[in-house]
Amino acid sequence: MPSQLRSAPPRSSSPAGRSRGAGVRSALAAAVLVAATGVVTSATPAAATPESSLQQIVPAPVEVTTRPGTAFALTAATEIRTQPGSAEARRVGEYLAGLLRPSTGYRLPVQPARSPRGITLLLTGADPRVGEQGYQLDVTPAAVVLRARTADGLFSGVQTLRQLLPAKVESPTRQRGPWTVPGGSVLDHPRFGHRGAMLDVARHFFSVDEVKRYVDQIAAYKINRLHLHLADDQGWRIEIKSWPNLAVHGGSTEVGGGPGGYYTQEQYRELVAYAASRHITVVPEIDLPGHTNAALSSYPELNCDGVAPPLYTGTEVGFSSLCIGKEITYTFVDDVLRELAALTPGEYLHIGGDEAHATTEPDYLTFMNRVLPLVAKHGKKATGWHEFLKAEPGAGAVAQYWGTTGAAPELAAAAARGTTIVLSPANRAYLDMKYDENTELGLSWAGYVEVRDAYDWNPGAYLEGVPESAIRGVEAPLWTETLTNSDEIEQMAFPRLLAVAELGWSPASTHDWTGFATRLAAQGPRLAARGVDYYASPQVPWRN
Ligand code: IFG
Repeated sequence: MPSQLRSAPPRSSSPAGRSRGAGVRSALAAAVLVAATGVVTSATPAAATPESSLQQIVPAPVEVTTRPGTAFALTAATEIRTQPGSAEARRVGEYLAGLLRPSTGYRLPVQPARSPRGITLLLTGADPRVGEQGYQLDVTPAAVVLRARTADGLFSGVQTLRQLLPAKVESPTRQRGPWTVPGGSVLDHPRFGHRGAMLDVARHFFSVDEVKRYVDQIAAYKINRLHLHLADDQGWRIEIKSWPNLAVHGGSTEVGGGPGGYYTQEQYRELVAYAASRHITVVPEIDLPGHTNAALSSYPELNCDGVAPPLYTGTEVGFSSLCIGKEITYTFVDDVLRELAALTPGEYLHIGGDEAHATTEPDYLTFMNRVLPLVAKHGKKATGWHEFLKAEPGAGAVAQYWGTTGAAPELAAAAARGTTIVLSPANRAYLDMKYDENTELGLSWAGYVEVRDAYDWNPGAYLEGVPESAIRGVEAPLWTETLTNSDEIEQMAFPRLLAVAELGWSPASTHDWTGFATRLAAQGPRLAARGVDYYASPQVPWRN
């Protein structure tokens, strides 16, 4: 069932003939506008027929009202105006200008809003239904007015607005106009607060610029969490000043024996800040106590036998474990979590906990029961792969579920104890799963995941015995055993990430594969204009 799509009744000669709200509102707005600015909106050039539509937005909004026959024309004279006195609203305005200037060639000055003219971003007057993360967008011939209660909301509204301009607006080079936005209104807010993408930078290392590129791509679909898998058997990717060899030695290779690499703390701060400028919070993961060969290889003293194993460039899992019985292990973890917490504005640290096959069950519990309090000691909350529930991490913790069935009694028990859950079912949300038997990249241990598999499930009802209220949201992990560059990331992440993004944002009532596939098809030209090397799944009616 498509989103609550309401079209204003066909236009009639007299304003009174149109649906009372929209008609009167826009007539009044126009009148107010002329009075306030003396600018006769008829000066606005008659807008050409818009190329984009309010019916193509991904993720699907809560409520869309179209006003056929009306449109806003972006011109060289258009200004972007933002909430006076709000630096963060101004930053969203500058971000929007940065998106539109290259392709339109327009100056698009950003200045405080004195009247809702041009493109206006306001933090006042939004319908309360938008809540803390939503927005309200109103497009008339006179103005595009985006209202929200937070800069997060404005940023999300900008992602919708950019989809209402022609796809060529996404081009990095000057394109011919016209640049029209279809008239209408959107009222929107997210279903879940956690809408995540995970990037594994441990199996293969990705540069700061490659990660920034991914951040820009996921921000376009209202993803608001970037989980960085920073350490594993094959690589340690973050400088820890108290244990320098972790990055220098542990970060010196990767799957296949390449040069690997790591982020200095300065570079990592830059990544976190860049993500924050796209209203994305970074959730850093140091996987413990398994998946630790890179750390064990960096410091002999971390090993039970005092011997450092060689660096590992294969793709096996489950063979490594910190030495649970040694005190130095907890000094090490404490130091790492302390430095990571200092680099993390977000409230969560991810401590992994998956596939600890080389750690006995009692040792695993001993380890987790000593490490979980360290996360709290450094002012953060713990999140981990769902295996860590064995240690009953408590109400503030978040379990990331990566199973392949909704029957997971340990998750229901944890939810009953107040633990909340991020859903990453591997046979739905793992972007490193092959699309089908012909996909060269990726793995297939959880089965093939085509676009429809990634879309056709309901996070609110997925886990048996777990109410929607215990679900924080969804996250799409991209493991990189087989991926080495941005093109390969994009082939696996797009378009399936858009499916997971919609599951995280849109109301369950809008869930409809046929409708989504049609809307996804309209995203194709936009992704192409941005140079995203997406997989043209045969399940989607792509346009030329
Ligand atoms: N499982 C491992 C990952 C990665 C993945 C590849 C989790 C939580 C298989 N653990 O997923 O390290 O190897 O699909």
